This record gives sequence, structure tokens and C-alpha cells, in this order.
Amino acid sequence: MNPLYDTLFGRHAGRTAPFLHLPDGTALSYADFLAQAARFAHVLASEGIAPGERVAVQVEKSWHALALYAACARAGAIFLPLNTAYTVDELTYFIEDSGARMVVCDPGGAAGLRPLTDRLGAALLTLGADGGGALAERATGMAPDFATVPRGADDLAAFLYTSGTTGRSKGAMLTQGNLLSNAETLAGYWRFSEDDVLLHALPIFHTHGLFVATNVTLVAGGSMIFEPKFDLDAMIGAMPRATAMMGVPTFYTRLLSDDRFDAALTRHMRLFVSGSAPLLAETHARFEERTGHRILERYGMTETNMNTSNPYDGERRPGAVGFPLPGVDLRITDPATGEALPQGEVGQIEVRGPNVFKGYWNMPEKTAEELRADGFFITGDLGRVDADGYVHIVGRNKDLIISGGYNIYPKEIELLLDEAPGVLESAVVGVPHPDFGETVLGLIVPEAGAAPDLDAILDGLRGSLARFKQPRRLIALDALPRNTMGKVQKNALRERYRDLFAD
Ligand code: MCA
Ligand code: AMP
Repeated sequence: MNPLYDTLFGRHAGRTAPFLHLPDGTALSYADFLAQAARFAHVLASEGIAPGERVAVQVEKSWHALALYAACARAGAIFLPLNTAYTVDELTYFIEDSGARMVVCDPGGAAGLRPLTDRLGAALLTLGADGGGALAERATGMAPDFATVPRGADDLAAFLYTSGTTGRSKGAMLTQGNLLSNAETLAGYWRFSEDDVLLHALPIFHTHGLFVATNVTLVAGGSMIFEPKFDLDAMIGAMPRATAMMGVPTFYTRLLSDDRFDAALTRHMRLFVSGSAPLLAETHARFEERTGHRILERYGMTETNMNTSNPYDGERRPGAVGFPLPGVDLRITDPATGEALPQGEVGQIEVRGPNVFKGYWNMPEKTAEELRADGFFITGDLGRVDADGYVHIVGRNKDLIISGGYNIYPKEIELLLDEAPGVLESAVVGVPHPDFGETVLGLIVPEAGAAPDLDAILDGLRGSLARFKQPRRLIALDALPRNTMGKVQKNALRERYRDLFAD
């Protein structure tokens, strides 16, 4: 028994129906996909990867990368996907912290990681988007079937690192049951079937693209048009062949920016889902006006997968994230006391259910701070439940920036800025951005008498921080605004610079 493998993958054994429609115009059947996954599982086994060991993966999006996910599930390994934008500095932390026994990277990245994997005694294999690399070479000639390693619903299936308020990322431990329960619930809630063709342009190293889009398709037995990334022309070209799409709000604003995107192009679509960041009610309205479709917005987190969703039938309310999903309990509490608040009041959102993770890897104190003894997880989001039961997210109790659907914690950037030559202190805030929703603004206070070179400071961040985390602009100030307690008033900074990137 291995519920994750059996339910997502094993049930499709031998199916010749297409699973993926690839960019070169060919279709890959479930059977061919599973055969390659089995070969990869043999390579994992031959490297001595035991059940519960971590396999860290930083590779370009491709069907081979997805087959590696299936291989990890089948071999009982814990899959640890990593953003392709991460630098070697960032990767070093994730690989070391997780104790990964194997690292799989793009062929071009191997030289940079070799010293690290040698030091840690981890295996290093490569996998290119074209299916080349050492992993694929080793897989050639392996049997296209594999004896599935038995696992239970409570066993860990994946680690996803999420950055934190202290600047130290935390490895969220997700069980087979977490992933499966959510995928099954969503497939039912959103009416996915074998007939669905999902237009997939999200990255597959985060919850949205991997555990929502991919797992839901697998549960339903449908297929995906598998785009390497969001490219406007490719999306418009593929749209008539799709029945559904999932995206971050930037997908929707970019589609709306193109006149070719209209009702005729989306005639065959039955569902557009948005999440990972707030969808403006105005985008929702413009989308309906243009296409006749009402975007279905849902709300989730790395630690919990999806928590709420607007209804499939019934009103998809703009600006709201819908109702708690079946099996998910949601309550709004007073951040100071933890007491539940009456309906309609704003407080912190807490959730409980089979979707809620096991905790943070090797961080029992952090886990205890956010996961209550009664099973409720404190999301750090602020919200309210309206009179009809719809959940609204009204803000965040955590110092988080969401840029194009990627989460960025200011602390990580502030720690680096503070160390830059001539910098006394710094603050990083998110400000509105027409394309990414929010973007990163860095503010520094120079040391007395110093005049730091701002471009040089930004250049200095390149080796340490993924591009999407680097400030889009750096501004020097005489002082940071502080309240009477001495705390930096980030709200004042956000307010002062809210129009910096306006259209
Ligand atoms: C790329 N860049 C970004 C971002 N993406 N900068 C800030 N924020 C970003 N999100 C950088 C590039 O490195 C490049 O840098 C420049 O911006 C322009 O790149 P562009 O070609 O326009 O970007 P793109 O490749 O088109 O990517 C934009 C994107 C992409 C399509 C919005 O970021 C994306 O697919 N985002 C989805 C993220 C996601 O899946 N989130 C789900 C997390 P330079 O200046 O050097 O040119 S899961 C989650 O949040 C929870 C669980 C949930 O509820 O789903
Ligand atoms: P992550 O840490 O990448 O899993 O991102 C989770 C966070 O994204 C949540 O805590 C929310 O702050 C935000 N988020 C996800 N979906 C939505 C949504 N539909 N509306 C507003 N915020 C969202």
C-alpha cells in the first residue's frame, strides 16, 4: 500500500490516454509517463535512497521533472522541489537543512553544487528539460516497472520550504494524506473529470502548480497542456484546446492586456481558478466583461494546501475566497488572546483538517508557535467571514510580500542590506505593482557620513538572493519612521511609496 502513488499514479497503469500535451505538439500517454517514472525509481533505489529520505530537486519544468515526482512517491522518498531561481547560497541552506541524500539539478547547475554535495556526502545527478543528464542516462535500460515501496497516509511525502519572519526558511512537512485529501476534495469541488484538459503554465516547484493543478488532474485522470512557463502568445495559442486553467492573478491581468483574449477564445473553457495572491475585484469584473467567465478564487498555503474556495455552482464572489472546503474547519480568532471572534469580525484565520501539515522540519518551537494542540494552524492571514459564510482576506498579520505569486519575507533581504557597506539599517516593504501585484522596495539609512552606492548594493545581492526577491528599487533615507516603541512603521513606508510603480 502506498496511497499517494496508488491514487495519483498507479491507478492509471497501462492507460494509453494522454496525460500531457507537450510543447512540441506530441502527447505523452499515462503509460509512457509511468514507465519513465519507474525507471527513475530504479535509479533512486540503486543510489540507496531509503523510504523517508529527501531528494532535493531544482530542475527546469518538463515532463521528466514530473516523472521524478512520481518516482519519489513510488520509491517512498520525500520529494523536495526547489525554485529554479534560487542561487547556490539559497540552495545550500535547503539542502543542508533537509539532510537531502540526493540532489537533482539541471546539467548547467552541477558544477556549482558539486562542492556542497561532496561535503555532505549526497548524490548529485542531473536532469535537463530535454530529458538529458545523468539521471536520464542512468534510467535508460532500467525496467519500466518498479515494486512500489509501501507507505501509509501518515508518512511524509514532500517538503516545501517557506520563508519565515525571522529570515530563516522552514521546511513544511506534508504527508501523503495531506496531499491526497486535498487533491480529492478539489477534484470533486471543481468537477474535474477525465475529459478535462488543464492549461498548465505554473511552475511545478510550489503547491499551486504541483499539488493543486497536477494532483487534481491526476485524481481525475484528465490531461494537461504542459507549458514550460507563462508566455502570453503560447497561452493564447493553447486556450482553445483547454477546458480549465489555474493561475496567479498576474496570469489574468496579462491575459486581459491582450485583445486576442476574448469570449470566442475561451468558449470551450469551463473553469478559470485563481489563487496564491489576492485577485482584485476589478480584475474579476473585467474578466467577466471580456469573456463571460467568472474566475473562481480559492485560498491556500504551503502548510495547508487549499483551505477555502468559491463555489463551482452558486455565486463566485469577487474579493472573497469562498467557503471552507469540505473537511476543513476555519475560525477567526483574536490575535492577542486566541479566542474565537463572532462572525463578521476581523481576526486571524486559523484552519484545521486533513490538509494541515505535520509541522516544520527540525523546528519544534516554530511548529508549536503556529500549530495549536487542538490541530488549528495559525495562518498569519487576517480575515473575516461575511453574513453568507464567505471568507474574506483583509490583510496579513505577517510581514510578507507576494510578488507574482511568489512569497518574499522582508527579513531575509533586510539582513543582507544591513550588512552592505555604508548601511546603518534597512527596511523592506511590498508596494503595489501593475504586473506582479506587489513588488519589493528596499529602504536604507546610510551610516553617518557615508554615501553608499545603491547600484553596487543591489549588485551585491545577486549572488545571495533569487532575482524575484531582489528589490526593484532601493532608496536612501535619513531615518526610518518609527513608532513610540521604536518599531519601524512599515505601513507608513508602504503608504508613502504606494504609487512608485503605478502605470
Ligand atoms: C519572474 N520575475 C519576477 C517574478 N517572476 N519578479 C518578481 N516576482 C515574480 N513573481 C523576474 C524575472 O526574473 C525577470 O527578471 C523579470 O522578473 C521579468 O520576468 P518575466 O519574464 O516577466 O517573468 P515571468 O517568467 O513571465 O514570470 C512571471 C510569472 C511567474 C508568470 C508571474 O513569476 C509565475 O509563474 N509565478 C507563479 C508563482 C507561483 O506558482 N506561486 C504559487 C506559490 P529580470 O528583471 O532579471 O528580467 S504556492 C502558494 O502561494 C500557495 C500555496 C497558493 O495559495 O497557491
Ligand atoms: P505560501 O506561503 O506560498 O504558501 O503562500 C500562502 C499565502 O498566500 C497565504 O498565507 C496568503 O497570504 C496568500 N494567498 C494565497 N491565496 C490567496 C488568495 N486567494 N487571496 C489572498 N491571499 C492569498
